Amino acid sequence: MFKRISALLLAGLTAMSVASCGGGGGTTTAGTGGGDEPITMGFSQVGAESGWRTANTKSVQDSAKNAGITLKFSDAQQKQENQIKAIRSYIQQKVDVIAFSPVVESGWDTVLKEAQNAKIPVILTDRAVDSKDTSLYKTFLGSDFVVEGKKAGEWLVQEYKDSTDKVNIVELQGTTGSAPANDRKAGFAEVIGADQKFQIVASQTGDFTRAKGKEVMEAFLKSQPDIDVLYAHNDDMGLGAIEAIEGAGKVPGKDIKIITVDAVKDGMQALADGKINFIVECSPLLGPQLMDLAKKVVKGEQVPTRVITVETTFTQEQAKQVLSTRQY
Ligand code: GYE
Repeated sequence: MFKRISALLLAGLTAMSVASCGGGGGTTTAGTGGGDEPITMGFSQVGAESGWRTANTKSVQDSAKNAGITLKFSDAQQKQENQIKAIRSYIQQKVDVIAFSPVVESGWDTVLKEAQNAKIPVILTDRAVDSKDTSLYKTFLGSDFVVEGKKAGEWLVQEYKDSTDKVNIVELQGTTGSAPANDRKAGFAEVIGADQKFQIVASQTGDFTRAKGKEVMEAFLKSQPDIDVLYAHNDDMGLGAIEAIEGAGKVPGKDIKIITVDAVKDGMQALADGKINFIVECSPLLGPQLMDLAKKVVKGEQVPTRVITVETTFTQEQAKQVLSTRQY
């Protein structure tokens, strides 16, 4: 991860922004009275898989409106091929800037090269790509998912600090191959790996959805006789799992301790109700920063190659305090 960040920083220092004027030869008003040229952004969203995603979509759409940016928006329904199609269509339409949240990390070089050849700057938002050539995008705005996984692990280590018994953990992973699934898994494993008593006895994808979270947890409950802890890579899968746990006659938050990531309202409600034990926050409100970066990038201004979202964590007591003011 550190390697990746330093590579990004290096790329930022060496790569001069290519001024983009993919606006299709529209009228040029730059320089008159300091008015900005109208900007069109093509945005390819992952899908509508979770409460986090819904809040993120709203943030992007509202912020575009507030910033006076024309937004072309498409929902890829969690399929990479749909995102590639959307990006190609934005290139054809000669938008000024493309932003997207890549569903998985790999397989983007070809289409990103096409955008680069068309001189359309690309901003990654929320999730990263694993392309070696970091000049293929201008910046990456989003959370540090490894840190999120570590925070989840640190809570668990603290929770069981006085016990020497084995702790059986089941893990519900996010979408296979996605940055948040890869990194949340890695950060968590690193922290709990320091103590042999923590054992991940089953780990499977629930695709970040409530339905899949429930289904996979039902299977875990059948195959694992003694589960102490569930670590779910997002609230929605955790909420689905709670239904499965209750359905099996167990008490979520007590018989099985639950850690999730996101802190969307439904998750925070379950935390305040004692059904979840700890949530690591991941903010979906990326819209305002995204629009600022887009304006700069379109003007050819230098931007930081990595913008990390500021986030916190919540215990049950903290959830009770902030629940009424939670925006999403
Ligand atoms: O945690 C999950 C969503 O990429 C950070 O995607 C995002 C994740 C988020 O489906 O709920």
